Amino acid sequence: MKTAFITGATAGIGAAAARKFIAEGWQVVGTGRRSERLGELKDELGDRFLGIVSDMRDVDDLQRVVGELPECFQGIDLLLNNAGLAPPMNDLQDADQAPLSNVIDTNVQGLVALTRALLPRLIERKGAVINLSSVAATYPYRGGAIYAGTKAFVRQFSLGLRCDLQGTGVRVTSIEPGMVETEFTLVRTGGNQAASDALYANMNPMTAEDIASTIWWVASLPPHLNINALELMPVSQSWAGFAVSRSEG
Ligand code: 8X3
Repeated sequence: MKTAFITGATAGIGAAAARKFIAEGWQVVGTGRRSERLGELKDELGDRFLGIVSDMRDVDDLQRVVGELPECFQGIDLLLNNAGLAPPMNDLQDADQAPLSNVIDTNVQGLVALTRALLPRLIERKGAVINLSSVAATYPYRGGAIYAGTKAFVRQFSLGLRCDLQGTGVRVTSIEPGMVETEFTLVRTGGNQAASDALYANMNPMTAEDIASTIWWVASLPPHLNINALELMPVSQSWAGFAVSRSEG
């Protein structure tokens, strides 16, 4: 049986991907910080789901998690680096450092550490790494410098990792979604449900299930075929124009 290792499995795209892979006959190791959510997923998905409480910011703990996987979950065919978040949308000159470090530690440091820890197992199985980047990796917007920077890292890391893994048979993909209605905006706004609802109002955003299906499609392609990067948006989202300041004298 194939095994997917999914970070941030407690909600949104991670939980939808866990459901999708289980439905397709895989088993799933799902990590997250909220033990009660992992317990609920276990109740829902059964014995083919193993929930492990883990914080992506703790790179030593990630090593422990990988080292202590139970026997039947040790072979890993797919790593889905889904865990990630965005800090509040402040201009950098107005931002506190702590939330920024939190995001960089999760989206970059944790992702690298976990990937490095799992690569020997992925190479053994000629597996795949699917990293969740964002359209923000390519298209900047105000207040998103740190988030966009981390997601640009994820995209370029994915492409570079392909080079390192040349000859191993391991595939690497950067998935780059635009607006997906999950807890993403709730987290970004510090729990402001009204702000989250307003952002996604009347515009038909993508769903976690849309992205999970895309991830499944990438994962189930023939093994000689690598999707390098895949960018998605809801039809109702496109690009803004350039911003021009007319107040600088
Ligand atoms: C977030 C993408 O378009 O909601 O990764 O800012 S967007």
